[in-house]
Amino acid sequence: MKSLIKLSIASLCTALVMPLAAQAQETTLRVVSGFAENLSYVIRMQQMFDKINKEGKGVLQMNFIGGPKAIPPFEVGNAVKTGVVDMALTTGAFYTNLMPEADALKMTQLTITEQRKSGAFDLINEIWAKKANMYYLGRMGEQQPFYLYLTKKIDKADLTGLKLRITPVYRDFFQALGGTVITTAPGEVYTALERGVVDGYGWPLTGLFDQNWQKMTKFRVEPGFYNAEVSLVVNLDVWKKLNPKQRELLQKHMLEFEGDNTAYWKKNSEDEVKRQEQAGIQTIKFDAATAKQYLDKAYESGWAGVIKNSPEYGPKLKQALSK
Ligand code: 173
Repeated sequence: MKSLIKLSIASLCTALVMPLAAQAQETTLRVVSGFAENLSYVIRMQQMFDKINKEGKGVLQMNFIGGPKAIPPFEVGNAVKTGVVDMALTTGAFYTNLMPEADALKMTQLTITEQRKSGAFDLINEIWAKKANMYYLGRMGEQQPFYLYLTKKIDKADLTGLKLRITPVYRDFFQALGGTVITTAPGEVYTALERGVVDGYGWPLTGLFDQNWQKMTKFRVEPGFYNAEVSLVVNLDVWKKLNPKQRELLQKHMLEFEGDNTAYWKKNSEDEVKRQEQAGIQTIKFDAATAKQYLDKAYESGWAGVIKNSPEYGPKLKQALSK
């Protein structure tokens, strides 16, 4: 009799626990990237996903669907916002159509690790949730500036008469220097150069060779400016539905990769500079005074643009991301 009662109590418990067990089932997140699959940002993300998938059996799995062929770069943000995909590796410049604030992350003077400590990370998440229904998970690409690459030589910081391929990253700055700008996704840069539609473009150090642009590039203008931002963003509803174990797993690996960012991007930058030099890309180096004016203009025009488009959050972001 006793054992019979025990047995039925046991089955009752199982029945009660069932919904919980169902909740704890493995979740798979569908992920796209705003950058081509062979770029360093995406390769690094996949290394992180490999680790998560190994450790997350029965808990959480990452399913990388693909890059720009799956969803065009400037549409990736909206796909995350609306839940067409669960997560994306992208950059703020690709979703300024959703929120102009996204482009401010390029101007941070704090590392992502410092942003997490200073409260900047919380501010970002407050804005991203409100404006784009996103959880800002963390930063994959940082500590590498953007550069102006040219097919024609310049001898001063004046872009008058030059047509330049941009994304929102470079718009205010290149225009402030007198340039004529044309917005394209990275996938259209090669053809634009080949056809002479543009005389140059903005881009960081990594990825020229992966997209074959070295063939069309003659000069890199020094110094670089800003801090190329590539981050993982998650649909906020999806993020809220993850259980604590799933969130912890994601965050643990994100933090681990962020911790390696400094070393990783330093080495990557050194390698890319050498490789560009070997490929015959010459540097145009401004003297110290011109370089200072060039950088001052980059930040002044960049922040002015963000603040103009977001009077509410622009000043707050400037304060939180500047030293
Ligand atoms: O396409 C771009 O030039 C761009 O906006 C960008 C942003 C971050 C990393 C690399 C490129």
